[in-house]
Amino acid sequence: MSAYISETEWEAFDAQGYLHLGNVMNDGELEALQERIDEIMMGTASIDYDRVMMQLDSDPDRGGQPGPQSKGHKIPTLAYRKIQDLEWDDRFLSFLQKPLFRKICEHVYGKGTPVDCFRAMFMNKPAREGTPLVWHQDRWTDLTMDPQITIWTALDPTSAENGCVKIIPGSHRELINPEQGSGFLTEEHIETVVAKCEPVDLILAAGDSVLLHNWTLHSSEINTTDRARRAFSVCYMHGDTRSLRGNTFTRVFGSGAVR
Ligand SMILES: O=C(O)CCC(=O)C(=O)O
Repeated sequence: MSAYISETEWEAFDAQGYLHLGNVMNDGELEALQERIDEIMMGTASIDYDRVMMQLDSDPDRGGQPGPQSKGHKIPTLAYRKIQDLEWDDRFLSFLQKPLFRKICEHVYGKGTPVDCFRAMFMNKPAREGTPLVWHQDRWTDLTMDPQITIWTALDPTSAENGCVKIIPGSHRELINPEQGSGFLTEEHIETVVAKCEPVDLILAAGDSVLLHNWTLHSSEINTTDRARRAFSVCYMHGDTRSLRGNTFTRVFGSGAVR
């Protein structure tokens, strides 16, 4: 994919709520991200673990349910479910500041607009494990403005068998459950809204990204294969967005951006 997205592709994104960006990194960069995330999970990376949220996919203290979403390393294992705050890692920060992603943010938020990272998140479906993620739209009612976009990047090839992300094209036009802080759908919504739609599997090669509108309905299942399905998902938001909970965010593009 070139560094620019064509007008026709932007029209497709506006209509469908997602756009395949294709391959966004060379093999060396991919291996470096795969290596770093495995080091982070094993507890051997030179990062400040106190700043990083790490959730086990299956917590022995919770009878095999996902663990708490809390800061700090838990145990050395490749079976983490979710790791957030990866903007504090130099390799992931440098990846999420790629010129292509800056161009995308300029198109969405306007040239010269500061852009913050709402979250820089590893989402993992460990081999023969993984936690189903029910249909939802990405929105958080404690924010003063809704973040518009997420760039989801496969660190391993994705398939229906390993729990690829599924989306419903065109579902970004309205909020299904506006009162619900997290954007998760109820069983009733799933029966009435999702059952009438045709979900699309996001089948990607390792190193491919997809641009998602944050309101595009998405979900994912467990991994039934012998290899992990690792992914890196970054939500970019307007830099003037404030959190009513007092959370602060890292500026990634525009004046004052970290490097
Ligand atoms: O990686 C997944 O399975 C889902 C990720 C997701 O919900 C997100 O990036 O917003």
